[in-house]
Amino acid sequence: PPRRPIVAGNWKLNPPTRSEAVTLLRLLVANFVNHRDGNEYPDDDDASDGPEVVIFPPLPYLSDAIRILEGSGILVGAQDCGMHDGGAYTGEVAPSMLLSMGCSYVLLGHSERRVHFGETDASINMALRGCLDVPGLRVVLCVGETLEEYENGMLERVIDEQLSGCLNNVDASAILRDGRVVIAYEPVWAIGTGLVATPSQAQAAHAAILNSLSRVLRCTAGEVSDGAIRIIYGGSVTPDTVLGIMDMPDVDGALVGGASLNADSFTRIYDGTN
Ligand code: G2H
Repeated sequence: PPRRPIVAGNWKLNPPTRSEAVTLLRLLVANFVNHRDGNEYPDDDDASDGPEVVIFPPLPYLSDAIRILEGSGILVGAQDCGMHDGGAYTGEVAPSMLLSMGCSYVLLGHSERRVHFGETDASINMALRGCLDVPGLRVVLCVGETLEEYENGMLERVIDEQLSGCLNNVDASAILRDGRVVIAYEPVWAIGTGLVATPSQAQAAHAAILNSLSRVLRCTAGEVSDGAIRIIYGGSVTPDTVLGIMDMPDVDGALVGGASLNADSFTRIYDGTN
């Protein structure tokens, strides 16, 4: 069966207040419900309902997001989580806690986490395995190269290193079958910069990811592309750029930052992934 497209909104550390977050959530519900013109709310896993939609708000807004988006068909995820499932780890968030409050997804390995907060492939791997130990929780795992790496022709190598580190000791057959891990390709040079990878640059990187996945998961490229793992593009996606990117054969959706803070832009991006 074709992989269900996914459009995800990463709010990062925005908006500054709870009331602004609630307003944005209500606008999204209004858009998505109007949009579907009174159709039934989509079923979680039914590809015929169009793209899966996920919002990643900051942690303090998660419970508002879960409450307000309930029944809208829009899923909620956390922007990061810890690797432990409980115990004496002050300040941490456990994957099972996120599931128990109603989160469907966890975003892991975003380049901002790697650059500003010291996350490494090894620490991301621990968190990812922690998430996969919690049935029902899914992961969007980010990979991507810096401008310098891109210009030095290191894209394949960097992606391969990140994927092999982050997916170390992960049950390959399970993620190939159940699609619980979505890979987000986010070239660091295109994040929040307004520079967006061209459709063919995105396609080349996504093809490299498929190749690398087959090596890391020890299966054929065909098994990966016939499998359930989705690869989405992130980096300055807008309503105008999403169409070209979604036209590419190996692009299964978009991870949207800045443009997800505006309900109308995000809705138009959703339309572009449909
Ligand atoms: C990349 C993306 C979302 P933006 O970080 O994760 O953000 O669309 O603002 O570049």
